[in-house]
This record gives sequence, structure tokens and C-alpha cells, in this order.
Amino acid sequence: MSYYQPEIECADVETIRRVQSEKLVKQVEHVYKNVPYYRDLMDKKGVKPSDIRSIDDLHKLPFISKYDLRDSYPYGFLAVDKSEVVRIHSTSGTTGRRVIAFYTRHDIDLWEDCCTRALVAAGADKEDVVQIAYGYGLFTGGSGLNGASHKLGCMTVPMSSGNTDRQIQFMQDLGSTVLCCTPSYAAYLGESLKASGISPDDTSLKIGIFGAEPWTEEMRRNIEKSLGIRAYDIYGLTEISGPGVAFECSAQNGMHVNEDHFIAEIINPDTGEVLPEGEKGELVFTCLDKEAFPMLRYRTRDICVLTREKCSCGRTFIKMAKPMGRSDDMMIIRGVNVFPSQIETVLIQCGYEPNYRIEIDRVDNNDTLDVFVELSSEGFSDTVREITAKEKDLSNAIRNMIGIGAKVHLVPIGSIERSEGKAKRVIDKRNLHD
Ligand code: DLL
Repeated sequence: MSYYQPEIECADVETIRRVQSEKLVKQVEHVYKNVPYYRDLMDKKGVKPSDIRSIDDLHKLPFISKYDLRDSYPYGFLAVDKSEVVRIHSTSGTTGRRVIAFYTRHDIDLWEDCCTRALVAAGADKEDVVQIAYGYGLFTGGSGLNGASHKLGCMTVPMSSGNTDRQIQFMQDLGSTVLCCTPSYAAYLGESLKASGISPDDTSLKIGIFGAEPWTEEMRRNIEKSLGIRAYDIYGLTEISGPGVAFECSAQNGMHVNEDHFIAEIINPDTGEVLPEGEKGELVFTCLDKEAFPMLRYRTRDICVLTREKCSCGRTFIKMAKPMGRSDDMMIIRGVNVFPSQIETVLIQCGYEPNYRIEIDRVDNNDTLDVFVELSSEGFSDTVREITAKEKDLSNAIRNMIGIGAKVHLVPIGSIERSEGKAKRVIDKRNLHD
């Protein structure tokens, strides 16, 4: 079987919409019949399954939010008999109670197909040796890419995250050609290779499939250089399946949503109004094929933009820009909205490595913003005066980007904790005082 399916991935918009409409009608019937919680939401809104005849009627359906999933924890959204479920995965629960997602055999199969498309779009084939350094277990990263690598027939190296020395040893001994992990861990691996005196030319790596957290174009260039690869973005979330909801192709400028399985919308997060293509807002997904844990109009809280243009790769699936982060990650500092990714952009543009920590606090009713970033290796022998001048330059560059000043602290190399999974870069101490 080929995992590049141009008949649908490159289909005209009418065909994609027709496929989506047919599947949507059936999916709504399935959910209405089998998920009493959602049936109640529909009833309250006065919508019946018969009102949904095509994707033009999608806007009539109620949204599902993380609060609905919490209220109905753990089985409330399970739409099949428990005996049909073959696996669960779960979110990390950093922003509240965990969500448990359920999968039938069919759900796993389709999810893995989506991840396989991502590998193929990045240029992988069965000759590749795929090293998977996403965590395995409840997190979807390891299992999703593992299943995809199997399907493609690649030699799969299920490392899971961490144990960096062993990662490097296996990478060299087995000649890994594809690396799958979070971008922050990829950056750390690049740094560790350098520290071990291994040049990117000494490895066989050529492709990276990185996602699960926001990362900037500057970070992409940094990783591509340190690992000697091309780095591709991959997006997804546990509630919708896991990685592979959207994936990057050779154009490397946004991720194609697997539109034959998911409908993507952008809404105004405050009003719920659907926004036209090209406008920034909250990403909402509707699953079209899922059996066990079907989500209709699930609000991701991820902020991004959707555009449909003919891509140089030939695919016509709508593209999502790199998400700036979740609306929960947005920091409001002195009334200004700031995403950590904006600060990351400035740091890398100014020549620093992506090892940083952002601390926010409130002192005498004023918000404070402190950015800790490691000295670059050239800055190692700087005098105090030189360091102070660099901190000031960085502070000015940050002010230019986000509109407010930050106190910058250049700290010794190695003093910021490295991440093996999703990086935790922001410490908001204001919550402690509330
Ligand atoms: O992170 C699934 C995944 C695994 C995606 C491996 C890609 C690779 P969750 O743990 O449920 O699932 O977290 C989902 O992570 O709503 C986004 O906020 C963020 N996220 C995922 N991929 C990206 C990405 C996995 N490429 C949440 N860019 C999502 C930015 C991402 N943020």
C-alpha cells in the first residue's frame, strides 16, 4: 500500500468537501446516538442530526471544550462498547485534569496512516532507519510515529525520550537516518553531538520529524544546522488522535491537515464566530472517522492561521501555520499579550542557543519579566561590562518585538535545564501570590 495518496491528498477542493460532507453526516449520527453528553449539547442548541447535511452545516454544531471532557471524565465521550477499545492514551494534564482518549483497532489504524503520510511527505521510505525519541506510554508521540515507521517498513528504533548518550550511540551504530522527537530535545541532541566532538557529517541523519510543542523558524534553522538534516514540523493532539493531524511537506512552510479525516476551522476564541481563511484565531477540529472517541468541533486552544493555496508539493489539503502556542500559554504581562515563541525568535536571531527560561512575577502590583538565556560559546570569556552590554542589547531587541521591556540575564552555558520531551520554559510566579 502507498502512503502517498494523491487521489485525495491532491484532490480539488470540491472533492475534499464532498468526502468531508459524506463522512460528517455519518459521524454526527454516530455521536448523537452513542454520546449522551453531546446529544444533550445538541438538544440544548436545538440541532438534530438531520440538520447536518454537509460541511456547510458544521457551524450549527456545538463546540466541545476541555471543560466538557473534564466534566465527563473518564468515559463520558466513549462512543463504543468498552470491549471494542484496544488502547488508551492520555494528555499530561499540565493544565488540569488529564484527558483519556480511547481507540478501537480501526482508530489506531487510521491514526497510524496519518503519521505515515507525515513520514512520506518528509521524504522517508522503507530504506530508512527511524529513531523515535518521543516518549512512549500514555503520551501519543512514541506510539504514533512507531506505528507509522512500521507501516512504512522502516527499521524502527524505539528509543523513547532521554538517555542522550545512548541515543547518540544508537544513532551512530545503527546509522539512523530519521529522528523523531520534540524540537527542544532535537536541539539538545545537536548540542550534545557537538560537545562529544561529533560533526553532523559523522552521522547518517537526514530527516527530523519534530512536534508536540511550539517552535520557531529560527529554531528550525538552528536544529537543521546542528544535526545536518532537514527538519519537518508535525502537529497533533491526544483528543483528536495524536501526532499526524497535520504534517509538513517538502515546502516546509506550514502543515497540511489530513482533511479526509479531520475538518479544521478557525474561530474567534471570544465569540466562537468562524473566521475566514487567513485570519488568526483558535483552531477547532472535527474528526470524521473516529469510532471510540469522536470529537466534533473540539476547541484546541491553539492559536494559528489556515490557508489553502496550491502547494509546491502538489497537495491541496489546507495548511496550518506553525501554532504560536496554546491560548493558555499566552502570557499577559502588563496588559500585553506575549507568546514565549516571540521571545525565542529574538534570542536565536541575536545568535543565542534556544536554551532559555522566562520568569514572570508581580512586585508592588507591577508585572516583571525576566529572561534567562545562556551565554553563547563566544561570549564565554567576556568581561562583566561586555556581558552587561549584551544583556542590554537583548533587552532592547525583546522590547522591539513584544513592546515591553524584559530584564535579561546571561547565564553560564549548561545552567538552564535541558528538555527531553516538551520544554517547560515559562515560570509564572504570579499564580503563587494569588
Ligand atoms: O503533543 C501529540 C504530538 C506528539 C504531536 C508528537 C506531534 C508530535 P498532546 O500531548 O495532547 O499531543 O499535546 C497537544 O501540543 O494542542 C499543541 O498545543 C501542542 N503541539 C503539538 N504539536 C505541535 C506543533 C501531542 N507542531 C498540544 N507545534 C497541541 C506547536 C504543537 N504546538
